[in-house]
Amino acid sequence: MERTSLGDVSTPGRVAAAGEGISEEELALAARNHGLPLEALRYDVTPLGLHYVLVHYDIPVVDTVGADAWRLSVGGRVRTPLELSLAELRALPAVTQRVTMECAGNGRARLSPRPVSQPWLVEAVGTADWTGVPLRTVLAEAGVENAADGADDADGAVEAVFTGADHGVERGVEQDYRRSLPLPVDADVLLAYAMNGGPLPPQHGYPLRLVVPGWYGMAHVKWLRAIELTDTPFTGFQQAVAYRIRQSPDDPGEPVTRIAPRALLIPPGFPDFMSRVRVVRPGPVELEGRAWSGYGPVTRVEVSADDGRSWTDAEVAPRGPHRWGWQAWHTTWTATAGRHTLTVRATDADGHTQPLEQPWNRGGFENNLVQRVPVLCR
Ligand SMILES: Nc1nc2c(c(=O)[nH]1)N[C@H]1C(S)=C(S)[C@@H](COP(=O)(O)O)O[C@H]1N2
Ligand SMILES: [Mo]
Repeated sequence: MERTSLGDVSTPGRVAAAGEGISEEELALAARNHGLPLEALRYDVTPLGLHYVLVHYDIPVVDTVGADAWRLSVGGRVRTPLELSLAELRALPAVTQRVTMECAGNGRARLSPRPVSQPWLVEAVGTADWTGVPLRTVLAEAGVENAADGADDADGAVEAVFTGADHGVERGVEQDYRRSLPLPVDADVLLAYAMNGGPLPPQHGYPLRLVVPGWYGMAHVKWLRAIELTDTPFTGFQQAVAYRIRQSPDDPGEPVTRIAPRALLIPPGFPDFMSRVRVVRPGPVELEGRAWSGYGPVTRVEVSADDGRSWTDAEVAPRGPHRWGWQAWHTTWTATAGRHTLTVRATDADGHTQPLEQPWNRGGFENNLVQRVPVLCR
């Protein structure tokens, strides 16, 4: 097996050779970073432990009690720098939001040629009820005036930079995991300390994480320890090098932001152990699933049983009170003996839809190819 060197920032991410299988390094990532078992699409809110997990480096152990306990620092271009304990954050008015989160690399493993990285198929998604303090509340306490209204403020802050407690090296660049958001921040952005009603589990960012509804996972910084307001846009690795849509290594690329629409089918019938092919009986089969988009509500889900030659509209549940949670959909398919491929496709209110053939990019981001599910009816 070829060993990857630590490289340097000018070394682009590797693209697998034609026909090259998943490497031991990719297997190691895939075993650490697990996906949502697709049958768990049945739950409105993904139970703890079934939500997908993606961790670039190690899961840090963060201590929140005692003299040297964790604090959230808010500094840089602020009037009043803050050091907040978990108890102080919990004392602020809290909100709970249901948010569907998806990794920007979801679907990467099906690209050809394959960008060598976490090899997701379609399962890097989950929905949780996140409780915490609106980011705007904390920025207002720190005296960041344009946090909400975009007005020019005396301190000239244009971005908030979020730093996690985890540390590692990526293409030669040693770093804390760090991402930014431009000001003014959305009212929905949360500093979350609870997931599904309990403290954040270690793998999901204990004690505090950012939740950026509608954005791909990389923006939701876990193990958050610092927020720095800056007067220039952030150009760190996870912003300017990683998470860009580019065709060639020297292309500056476009940043990855909002989640492109996707529909997934709850696997019908029962599976074959190795191939995961679904086995169903002849006759009516209830097809159900979830669909989401970071651009607005999903307005249409279509299902095809003949490889996209004809489509049937599914019933899509309205988005309801949960603006950023996935929507349920269902339809009935009459199965006949033999092999079939079910294809599902979502379209959102903004007109974004899922492609029948996946456009390619070097990092393997924003892949929302229609899902194709092989089914054997017998
Ligand atoms: N500090 C930190 N935050 C992070 C990451 C990380 O490695 N370190 N991974 C990001 C990525 S790429 C994703 S997809 C989401 C995954 O969140 P989850 O594991 O809670 O599902 O966290 C994001 N936040
Ligand atoms: Mo991700």
